[in-house]
Amino acid sequence: TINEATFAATSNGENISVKGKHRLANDVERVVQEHLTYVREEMCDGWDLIHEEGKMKVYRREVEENGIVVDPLKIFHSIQGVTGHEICHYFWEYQYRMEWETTLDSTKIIEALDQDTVIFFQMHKRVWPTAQRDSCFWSHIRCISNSEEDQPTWLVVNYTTPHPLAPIKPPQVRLIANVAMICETIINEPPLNPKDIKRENIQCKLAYVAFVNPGGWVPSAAVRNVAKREYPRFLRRFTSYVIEQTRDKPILF
Ligand code: 16H
Repeated sequence: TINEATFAATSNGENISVKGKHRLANDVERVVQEHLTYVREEMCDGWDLIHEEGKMKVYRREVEENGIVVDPLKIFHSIQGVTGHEICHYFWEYQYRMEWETTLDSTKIIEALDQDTVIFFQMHKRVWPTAQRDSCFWSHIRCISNSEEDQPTWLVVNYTTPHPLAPIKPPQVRLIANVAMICETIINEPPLNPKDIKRENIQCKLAYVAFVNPGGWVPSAAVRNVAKREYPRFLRRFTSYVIEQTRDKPILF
């Protein structure tokens, strides 16, 4: 764990890194822990199942802040033949992004904070008749071992952050997001020798959590309709992409 002494603040309140930790390491740590807690919470009061398709279940809670829709969303899915590491690898890595993303005009890395944490600047496709949106967020990938025997949990978190290389230029509107992809790998009927594990014996249990604020007023019904259509579409396309990419490759545990 990181203690407070790891950081120093400049006179204008910015964090600077000390002892080899980058300036956002505290934020990353806090948000990762929040997601790990939140994903385990029971889905009860207020959550509506808005879409079900095979093993995919999409839940949403209707929430507005100052008249702006900020509905929290949780998707649970189970994918045959891939590991959590593979899912997170393809979700986090810049090089694959435009092969599965259909909602972006562009993506670029504007800073690398460490091996597992980069800052992206993305231009989103305009949704008529609303203003075009962009986003600037740190993206962090992590492996968490729970015990010697269990497969580790893999996760990716995308979290909005300001950046001097990505000023907001009106009329462009900035999306504010806190998104996590959290994955566990299940091995069915494990063979005695781990080397004998085949893709048909593995399965990835995935949770995708999103808090997205459109960053400016958009008609509620429009946002909710777009979300209901686009999130399942994204997960369908993204998971088929990972299955396709990994089919003939050695399993990445
Ligand atoms: O998670 C997804 N993609 C990530 C990689 O590109 C980025 C994402 C993110 C999004 C916004 C800001 C920061 C980071 O984590 C897949 C996203 C799938 C998006 C489905 C569409 C959601 C529609 C929400 C309504 C927004 C209002 C727009 C005006 C109508």
